[in-house]
Formats: sequence, structure tokens, C-alpha cells
Amino acid sequence: MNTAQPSVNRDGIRQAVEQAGLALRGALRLEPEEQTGLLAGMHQIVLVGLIGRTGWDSFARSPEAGDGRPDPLDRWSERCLGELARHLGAQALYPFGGPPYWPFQRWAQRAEPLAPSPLGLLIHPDYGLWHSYRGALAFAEPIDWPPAAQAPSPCASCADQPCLTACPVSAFGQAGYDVAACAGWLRSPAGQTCMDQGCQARLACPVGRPFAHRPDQARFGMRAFLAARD
Ligand code: B12
Ligand code: SF4
Ligand code: SF4
Repeated sequence: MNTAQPSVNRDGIRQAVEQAGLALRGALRLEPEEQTGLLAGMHQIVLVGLIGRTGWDSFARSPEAGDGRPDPLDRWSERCLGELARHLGAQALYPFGGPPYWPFQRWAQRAEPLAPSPLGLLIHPDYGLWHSYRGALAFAEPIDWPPAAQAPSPCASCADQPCLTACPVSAFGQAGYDVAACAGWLRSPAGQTCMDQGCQARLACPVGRPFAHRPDQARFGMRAFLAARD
């Protein structure tokens, strides 16, 4: 088991995460009943990820992004989070590599003012739907961290909910996200708009537009989504 070094504090963690070119996404204290398995003896989870271009640009410049091998974003994340964990005396955990999966969305809602959107993605009052996770750092020692800010979900005051009507195959409905309908559309010639610009449902959301993915980031995400379903 790793032990947090005495010098590790919130500012030190923020500095290390930002130096690695990633975004610090808040922290949460694990309840005693959550401290089992790989998390036995762990008290604090610090989340690390992407917000708009923050994190993405570092990945885009990385050797993994250009080496032509599979899963470049996940391999980059393992290298960066692995180095951060060694430096800070933490254990690195990843959102990929399952099932089973670590409950990143449940953790995220305890670390930042996030709420589920009708698309299933978590929405942030400032970044909208344009944020995600590349890993978590689990610390054995509790770290002094202010409680997550509180804010109402932007969806609560979104009368028109344009995200629910923008998908050309109505992939979002009462039954949740119809992954097969989405993937089928993306593989068809008509699906090239989504492939090139990104998910039209996500793009229809008015919140956090400055953080929206530009075409390079959108295309990468869509190709990775389809590749995982081949
Ligand atoms: C499996 C998975 C998928 C599957 C299935 C998703 C589905 N059927 O809804 C597929 C491959 C389809 C998928 C696609 C995408 N995913 Co995905 N996915 C995951 C993954 C790896 C595991 C989810 C899981 O099963 N967790 C296990 C449970 C126990 O964890 P949990 O946190 O407690 O689960 C909570 C949520 O999942 C939530 N929830 C689940 N389904 C739904 C549905 C609705 C309507 C609501 C309100 C809530 C909700 O409720 C759970 C309890 O709180 C997570 C990473 C992770 N480790 O969480 C990413 C993750 C959820 N995906 C993410 C993203 C960004 C996407 C994509 C947009 C990107 C892409 N290019 O692939 C697409 C599109 C999804 C969409 N439009 O909704 C992000 C979400 C970030 C955010 N802002 O919330 C995550 C967190 C990955 C990351 N690295 O950040 N995904
Ligand atoms: S369009 Fe409205 S309901 Fe849909 S995710 Fe954005 S704020 Fe929420
Ligand atoms: S990527 Fe396109 S087809 Fe898939 S859910 Fe989004 S809008 Fe619908």
C-alpha cells in the first residue's frame, strides 16, 4: 500500500496535476464502507481529467497520440497518472479497463457541482457537457480539502431541452441512451456530420459552449467510440 507523503497537500497536488497538463477535478473523502479491495486503507480520492482543451492539448502533443498504436488516450493517461501517483505517494485508478468500472460519475458528483443531464453525461454549471476523467489518485492519508461547491443543475432551468431533440436517430429517450442506434448511424454515410463535428445532442446544449470540443477532439472521441464497438 502507498502512503501519502507528509508534504502532500492540495496546492502541491494542484501544481503537479497542472504541470502534467491535466485538470484537477476536485476530491472526495471515502466512507469506511468504501475502503475495501484496492481501496482498503485509502481515505481520499482526487479526480483528474479534461475540461475543454485543458488536458486534450497535452495529449495531442504526446508520443502516444502519434504512435499509431491502439488506445493512445488511455496509454497516455496511464503514463501521466502513474507518474503523478509515484510523485505524490498515491495509487492511480482509471475510468477505463473494466468491467468492473470504478464509479467515476458517482465520485465526480461528490467532488464538484455536477448533476446527471438527460444524456447521462454529467453537466457542470460552467463547463457544460465538455469535461471528462482520465484517472483518480487514491491517498491513504486524508487531505485537507474544502467541500465541493453547490450549484443548481443547469438542466433544471432549461425549458426547451434541445439536447433531447437534436439526435437524428432519437437515441435519447425514456429507456436511456440507445447505443446501437447511435453506432449504426455513425457507420452510415449520413452519420458523417456526427463523426466530423461530434455528437449533435451534446452540441445542442447551450451551457459551457466555450469549452465545446473542436473538430480534432470531437473526431477522436467518435472514432474511439466506434473502434471500441468493432
Ligand atoms: C460503459 C461506459 C460507456 C458505455 C455505455 C454508457 C451507457 N450505456 O450509458 C458507452 C461505450 C456507450 C459510453 C459512451 C460514452 N461515454 Co461513457 N463511460 C462508460 C464507463 C467506462 C463506465 C460506466 C459504468 O458502467 N460505471 C459503473 C457505475 C457503477 O459507475 P457510477 O459512476 O456509479 O455510475 C453512475 C453513472 O453511470 C450514472 N448513469 C449511468 N447511466 C445513466 C443514464 C442516465 C440517463 C443518467 C441520468 C445517469 C446514468 O448512474 C450511475 C450511478 O450514479 C464510464 C467511466 C467510469 N468508470 O465511470 C464512461 C463515462 C461515463 N463516459 C463518458 C463519456 C464522455 C462518454 C461519451 C460521450 C464519449 C465517447 N466518445 O465515448 C460516449 C457517449 C455517451 C452518451 N452520449 O451518453 C464519461 C462521462 C463524463 C461526464 N461528463 O459525465 C465517462 C465518465 C468516462 C470518462 N473518462 O470521463 N460510455
Ligand atoms: S440542453 Fe438543457 S437539458 Fe440538455 S443537457 Fe443542456 S442544459 Fe441540460
Ligand atoms: S453521436 Fe449522433 S447519432 Fe449518436 S447520439 Fe449523438 S447525435 Fe445521436
